[in-house]
Amino acid sequence: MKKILFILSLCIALVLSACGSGKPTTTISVNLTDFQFQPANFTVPAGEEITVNAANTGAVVHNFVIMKAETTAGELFDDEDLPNVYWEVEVNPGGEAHVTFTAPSDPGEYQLVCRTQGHLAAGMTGTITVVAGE
Ligand SMILES: [Cu+2]
Repeated sequence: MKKILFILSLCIALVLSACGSGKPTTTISVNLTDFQFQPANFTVPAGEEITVNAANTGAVVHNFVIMKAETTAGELFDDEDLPNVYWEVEVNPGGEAHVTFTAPSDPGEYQLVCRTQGHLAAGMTGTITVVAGE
């Protein structure tokens, strides 16, 4: 019984490390669904060029919007949030985007949101963690 528990906890540790926001990546592959980012948390190296491969598997337009440092879009994304957008890409339903952006040079946590009306309130949010390069 103890052995089974040990193996189970090993498996859980493996799963957690595989999907955690641990290792920085220069490629973000994300599914935009109604109404989630899958996955929703990414870690990227500061100042590097990041490739975003986004597929909209939902029925409505979605956006992948990174907010500037120290800003969040609050409950609803509206006009006052526009100046706080660091970078964004819009993807039509059934469509894909393959684009690049330069990661912020300041390490920290950046809010990821979808700015299509009502999606942020529906929980379409995530986090981009920027870590210092090696
Ligand atoms: Cu959306």
